[in-house]
Amino acid sequence: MDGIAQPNDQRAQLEKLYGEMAPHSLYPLWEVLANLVTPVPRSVAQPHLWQYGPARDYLLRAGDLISAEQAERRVLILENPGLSGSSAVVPSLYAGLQLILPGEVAPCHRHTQCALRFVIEGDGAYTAVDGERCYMQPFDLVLTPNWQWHDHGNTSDRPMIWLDGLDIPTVRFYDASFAERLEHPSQSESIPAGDNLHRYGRNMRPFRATTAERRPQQQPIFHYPYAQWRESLMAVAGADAPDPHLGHALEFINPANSGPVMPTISAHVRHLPAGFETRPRRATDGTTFVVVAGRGTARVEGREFRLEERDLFVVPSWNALELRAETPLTLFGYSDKAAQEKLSLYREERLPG
Ligand code: GTQ
Repeated sequence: MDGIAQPNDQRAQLEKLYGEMAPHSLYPLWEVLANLVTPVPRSVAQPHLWQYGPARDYLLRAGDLISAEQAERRVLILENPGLSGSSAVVPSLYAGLQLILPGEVAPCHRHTQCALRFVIEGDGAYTAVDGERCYMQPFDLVLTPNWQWHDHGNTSDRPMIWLDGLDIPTVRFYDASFAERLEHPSQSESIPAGDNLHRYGRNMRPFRATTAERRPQQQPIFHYPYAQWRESLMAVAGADAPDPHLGHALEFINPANSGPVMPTISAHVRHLPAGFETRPRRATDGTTFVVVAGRGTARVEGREFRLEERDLFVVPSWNALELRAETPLTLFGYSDKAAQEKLSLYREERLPG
């Protein structure tokens, strides 16, 4: 070629080149670079609110039509409207509402995806993790770390509904999904219920090199009861002035390493006193929230969502969130901050009010 073609000519010749290259799976970076390496995150995920009442009605209707055992997991996926077809709530994470009716069992399996459960309604169903049952109360956080056997059962006389938060899209991204089922629907109960908290949850652990170790060293506890986190959060709220951008906030940690609860997922709770309004804050982790208590509003990049108890909402990466509490407002949230920090990607910014 002798020199760069003139503008009119150039377009036509480039298009011809693209047409010839495409069948060979070769494409020009310069046509897409600005969309690949953006100066700031431009999530295609959208902020969105799911009111609990209508979601619950659909879930109970599904309960009339298909059993937990038949479905394996009877769950309504909370799919982000900007991520249609992906089963994702933000690009890296999944959210769903799971229903277990009295007497049902969601059969035992394990997979490379990490899962958390945040109980929304019902009392006394259990998740069993590697031989130990955990009886769940509203607003308890329960973990099912990567590759641990788990089944769910409801021995109470009322429906039980919880939020499932998993890293399904992250595992899909890495093409690293493995899963297997146990032959029996329920695993045998080899460890007494609540054992993980007694053994590892009180700033203690079995004296090492004894036979009293029950859990993997890197993931000793899997139950964070509401009664405990609420007491701590309220005590902190009584002692400090609220952070202007967050309110009062406590993160759940893995006591083995003081890091986030699981390698890919971080979880926290926050509390705003009645009348409190946060200043805007944005972060690179898209966060899915549950309203545990109270009423208020969430403003996300100027869009306002009314919050009522048990509603769920999602705030995508780099969307500024402002919260206003009409009554004392308590939220649970989980995000991919855990993974982003490991990859040196996580950033947050506090914006002036
Ligand atoms: O409880 O193991 O919502 O494997 C999606 C996939 C729940 C579970 C979900 C799962 C589970």
